[in-house]
Amino acid sequence: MSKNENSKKDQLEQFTTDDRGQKLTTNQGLKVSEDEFSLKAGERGPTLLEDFHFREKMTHFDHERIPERVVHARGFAAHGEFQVYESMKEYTKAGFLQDPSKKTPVFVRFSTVAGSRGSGELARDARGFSTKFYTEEGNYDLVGNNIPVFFIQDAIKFPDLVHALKPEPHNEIPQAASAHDTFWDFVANNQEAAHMVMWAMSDRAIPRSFRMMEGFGVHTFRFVNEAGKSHFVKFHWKPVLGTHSVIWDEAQKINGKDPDFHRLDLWQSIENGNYPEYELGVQILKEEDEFNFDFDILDATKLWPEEEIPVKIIGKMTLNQNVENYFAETEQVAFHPGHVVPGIDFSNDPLLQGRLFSYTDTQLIRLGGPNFHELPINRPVCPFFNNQRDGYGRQTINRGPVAYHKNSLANNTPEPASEAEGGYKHYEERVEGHKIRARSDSFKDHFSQATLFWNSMSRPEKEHLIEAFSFELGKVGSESVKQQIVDMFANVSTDLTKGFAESIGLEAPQHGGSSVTKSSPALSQENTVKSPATRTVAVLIGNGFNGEEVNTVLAQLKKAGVVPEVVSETKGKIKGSDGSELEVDQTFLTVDSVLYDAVYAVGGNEGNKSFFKKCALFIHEAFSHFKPIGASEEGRALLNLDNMDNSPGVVYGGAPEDFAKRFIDAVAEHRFWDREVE
Ligand code: HDD
Repeated sequence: MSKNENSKKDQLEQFTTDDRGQKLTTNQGLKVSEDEFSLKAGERGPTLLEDFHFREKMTHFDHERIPERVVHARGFAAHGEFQVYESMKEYTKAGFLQDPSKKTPVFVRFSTVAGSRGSGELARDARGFSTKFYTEEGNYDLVGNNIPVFFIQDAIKFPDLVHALKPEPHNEIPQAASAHDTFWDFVANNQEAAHMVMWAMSDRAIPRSFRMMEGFGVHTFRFVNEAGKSHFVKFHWKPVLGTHSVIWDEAQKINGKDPDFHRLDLWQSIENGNYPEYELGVQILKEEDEFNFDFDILDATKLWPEEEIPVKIIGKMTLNQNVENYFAETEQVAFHPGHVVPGIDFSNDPLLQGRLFSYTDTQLIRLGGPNFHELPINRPVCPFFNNQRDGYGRQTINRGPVAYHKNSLANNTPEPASEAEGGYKHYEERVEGHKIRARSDSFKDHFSQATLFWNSMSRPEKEHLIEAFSFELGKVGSESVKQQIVDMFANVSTDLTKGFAESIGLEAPQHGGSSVTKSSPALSQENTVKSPATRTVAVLIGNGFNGEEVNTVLAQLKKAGVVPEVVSETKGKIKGSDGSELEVDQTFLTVDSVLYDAVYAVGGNEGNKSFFKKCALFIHEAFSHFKPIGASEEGRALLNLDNMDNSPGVVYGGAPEDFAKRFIDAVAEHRFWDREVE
């Protein structure tokens, strides 16, 4: 049996090295006797060219950086495994979707889109959600986003979109933000973006955690079964913890307080054994139903409403191991929507078709040549044989003189496999047409689903959308662009445009509006799973706290999977009135209210005004971000500000067990939007 019961981890181990405890050597294996002083002509003399150790060390350092990804540069990844719940044989012959007892190794990379590698993670942006399944039939990559639709319909516009979204070229401002003229100018002049812009302005674009966001394959793909029958399919990842977001004010502050907030959250959850889980869902459509919808299923700016085409949950992915080395794994992993396995095929979506070109192309410059598939993280777990040879950094030593097909010297091997032997056969879809540069009329409705999205939002979600448009357009300088956007989004909803037009100094349009009344409850985060598991609670506490009460509450919180962190004025231990002690995890200097899901105000440090003030500020901020707040008997004094104690989601009183139960329920609720916040 393999050491890790995971063939990918076994494979990676062969390439893993541990330098600890070893003698320092050059890359040629020569032991080095001195690593602090270069070789000089005399103690105060110049360094000698002969110093091979200096030259090697410096040259390697000088070449350490590779180009960041042209989009999705900032990302974070983890290993895990995937298991299907039941055989999907009826729809697909994909080997990894057949046997529920089989675990397929996966590597998943989450990312923001617009920012550079060092940018803050709480940008308003789509999040990439890429999964590499290391199957026995080769690597299958599902390269998706946390938004089910895209800005454009045809890949030829991708460079334009990205040029408009990225920092403006003359001054490279702003970083990791769509709130600037060129992005909104692009939107106004490429109105197919309307639907995705609605998502990008919604709470979806500021997730609470990578562990709490959905993933979507976006395009329509095909499942093909053993008999060669094809169904159209859309892929979904559903986080077991539900889909949750922060609010914009927090997002901006988190970017300052902890720009690594999302990666740290993922890293720590995995280190603590709170393994992120996502269920894989598929929407399956018969070929004959292709034209039965009021949208074109090949149009990537459209989703399939879950109420019309239900999401069938077919398996679960668990992320259970952090990387050993960020560069070797996360930075060098190369995804490609064209990495498919038998049983999964493409549709004619013109956005997907263009992606099939771009991903290999970009790796050639990013990873420096055509052998990136040999990098440990990119290697399939099954063997691979072909007649490709040479190139920068080639590692494989292909034996023998034959590197061509067909041949007689090697018995015509490596030879193509028949379908029965696992050879990939493209689905034989019948196509015909004139060569034209045009777009089908069925792609021309840009607003109905944008309105569907708007209609599906809860009151707070609508308010957040209005605030996001107000913020973003508030940062736009061009009056003309702003006016074009107001006019454009009046086609989606005049309630929306009325909501933000005034704040950007424009008149709400009198015309417009939409006749779409349909909504899709699945689109609202109000209807998501609510769980206290892994939620973080700041326990604000000082010496002299009521030990019995606090220890009971903390034990209950931990039992429910909540992660409390003790926050006090100084590190070290604090003592309760009953002599019990608590280790302080963080101080008011090292953390901030915005970094937690909830606050448990305990108090203590009687008479210490500075402590009281810091607690009050911390709590007030959590309150204004609609977060659950619990208070001990003593901590109640901290709630007097702003009449907080009469507000929803503020919990206190009762026996400690009873209080803990109510507080845990509040933590699960995530936010209390019905709060009056001044
Ligand atoms: Fe893309 C990276 C997702 C459209 C061209 N894309 C990239 C990544 C994700 C997506 C998650 C990061 C992969 C990683 O973690 O390494 N992209 C999408 C989705 C799209 C989409 C969901 C629409 C449905 N992309 C798209 C188009 C093109 C590209 C239309 C070009 C024709 N994408 C790229 C790229 C990147 C990339 C330039 C940059 C780094 C990379 O590929 O490996 O090739």
